[in-house]
Amino acid sequence: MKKIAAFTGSILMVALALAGCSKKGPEAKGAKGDKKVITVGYAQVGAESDWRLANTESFKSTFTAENGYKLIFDDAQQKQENQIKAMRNFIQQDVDYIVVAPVVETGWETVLGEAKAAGIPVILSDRQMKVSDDSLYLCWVGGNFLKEGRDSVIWLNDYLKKNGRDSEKLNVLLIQGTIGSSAQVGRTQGITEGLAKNLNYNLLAKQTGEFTQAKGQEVMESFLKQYDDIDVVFAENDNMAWGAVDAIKAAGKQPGKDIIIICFDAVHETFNKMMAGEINCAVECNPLHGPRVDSIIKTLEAGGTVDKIAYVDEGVFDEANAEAMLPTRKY
Ligand code: GZL
Repeated sequence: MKKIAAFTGSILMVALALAGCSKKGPEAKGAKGDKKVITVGYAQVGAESDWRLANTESFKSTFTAENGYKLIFDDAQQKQENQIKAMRNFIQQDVDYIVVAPVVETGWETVLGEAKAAGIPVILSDRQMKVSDDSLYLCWVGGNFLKEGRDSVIWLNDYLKKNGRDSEKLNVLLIQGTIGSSAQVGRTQGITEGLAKNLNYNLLAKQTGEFTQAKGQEVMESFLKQYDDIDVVFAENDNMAWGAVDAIKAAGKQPGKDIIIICFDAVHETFNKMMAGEINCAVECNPLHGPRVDSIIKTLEAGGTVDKIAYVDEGVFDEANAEAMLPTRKY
């Protein structure tokens, strides 16, 4: 009789083990009574721009204990090696989810493989990764950078037509973001393809300002030394445009009037600069990804499925609508 009981017992144990093989079952780490605390490791790019600060705040104000989370946050100071180190640390801590805003598109396959082997889903937020096997990450949510670039040139074409300048030959400069980041890759492609369609545009040069205000000012200062006749500057984020505005003013020219300035992100301070006539156009890139990633995780925890790619809605703002839109802005 004993033998049969023991045999039955072992079948039961095997069955239980198989049924509870997912790390995410109720008995998994962090379970407190019936409310499981979800541990999320977030590998953030850095703190290089106002957009990034708003993006970080969106995560920190969403992934709270009250909302059922333990957030482990890491600021990589714009270095990929730091992000990879943070992801390895999260794997060591056996978090439930890894969220990463990849500073550049390539170089992630090994650490993604390690996360997959550990059974930890990776969610990409903001920027994208280029991988040979997209099952290495669960999903991505962010802005459509190619569309943002294209929309910026469409705005310029309309602006010039409205101001009777659409037959002028114009010299254009481009201050790029961090080279190899999907925000830079997409925006640069959208801008340069759009400019190439119109022979009136002469793209004199493009150079990275690393998405920071200081570097953006430096690049604009060097552009002003090299080129006497600059008509349009595209800056691939607000902070570099602010730096360009300061450089143009220091050179005795009027930003927004002598030189048309178009930027990306559209954070609060840029609306002030559009109302002051110093910046002409800001293409929105919404940083409020915290609630979106929260909803993705809660859907997954409830056994649901999520889209692989989820673009956020984004608009185009300019000096004509800045004042009216400012009160509606959340960042
Ligand atoms: C865009 C984001 C970019 C912002 C910059 O989603 O990756 O990085 O445009 C930020 O301000 O530095």
